[in-house]
Amino acid sequence: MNAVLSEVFEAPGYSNALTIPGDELECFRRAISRQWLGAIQRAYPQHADQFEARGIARYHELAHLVDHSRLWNKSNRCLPQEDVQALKKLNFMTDLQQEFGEFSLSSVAYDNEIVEGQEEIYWRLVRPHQAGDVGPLHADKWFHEMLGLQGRAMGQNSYTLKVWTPIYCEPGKNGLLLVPNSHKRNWKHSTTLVNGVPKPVFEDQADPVLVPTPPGNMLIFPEETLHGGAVNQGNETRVSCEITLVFKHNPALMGAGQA
Ligand SMILES: O=C(O)CCC(=O)C(=O)O
Ligand SMILES: [Fe+2]
Repeated sequence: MNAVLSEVFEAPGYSNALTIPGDELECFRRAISRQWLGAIQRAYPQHADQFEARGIARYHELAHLVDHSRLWNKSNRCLPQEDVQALKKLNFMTDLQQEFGEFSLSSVAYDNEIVEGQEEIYWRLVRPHQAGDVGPLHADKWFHEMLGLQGRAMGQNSYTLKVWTPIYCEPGKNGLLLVPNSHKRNWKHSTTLVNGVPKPVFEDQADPVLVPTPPGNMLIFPEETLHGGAVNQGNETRVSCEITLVFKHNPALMGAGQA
């Protein structure tokens, strides 16, 4: 097993060994900023120029002008398919394939709907000092199970890895919390209904660490690894992006990758 695979599947259950190169990170920044500004222009045309001048990393300075949670529902944060297709052609995708073998991307999934034929790359905003902008610890597998995504947004026996990528991030001050070696244990959790949609509730004790990730530094982890957003202690809005790699079978069992 190569070094990245062994970090991801053996210990500590995640890897930040791979980084999106600067010019490719710029492609992400352009696509995300374009969609961000487009949503503001549609809902608040009178404020759009101000937001454009500040830029997405300083979004929080103007966020009081908008209804934040309503504006940023997931449909406004899933990149348009033409951007997804352009991003898929970049070298970071080839790097991922070399490490893990062949995969596809998950379909766009909303709480109550899966959009077949559309591939999902979505982003999120975490404003400084806003505890409500981050969710509790979870394993992505819990979401997949509760929403019944297996066999729908992803194949029946499929296995997934998450690629969490910081787009604007201040290492050590904001980013993703992960629980080392959490992927081989069962953690107590329950289900609650939020607007009729099942969501997992973490009911256990764990010691998460904030992995310092400069922009572009991908955090790759399996669907069993416990993780959650860190409350942003920085000065900028944290912008990050999520891609779910779907494998026909668990790559760790397949001797995957050529690296
Ligand atoms: O970015 C966050 O705060 C949470 C991300 C997450 O849960 C994920 O990437 O699966
Ligand atoms: Fe997650």
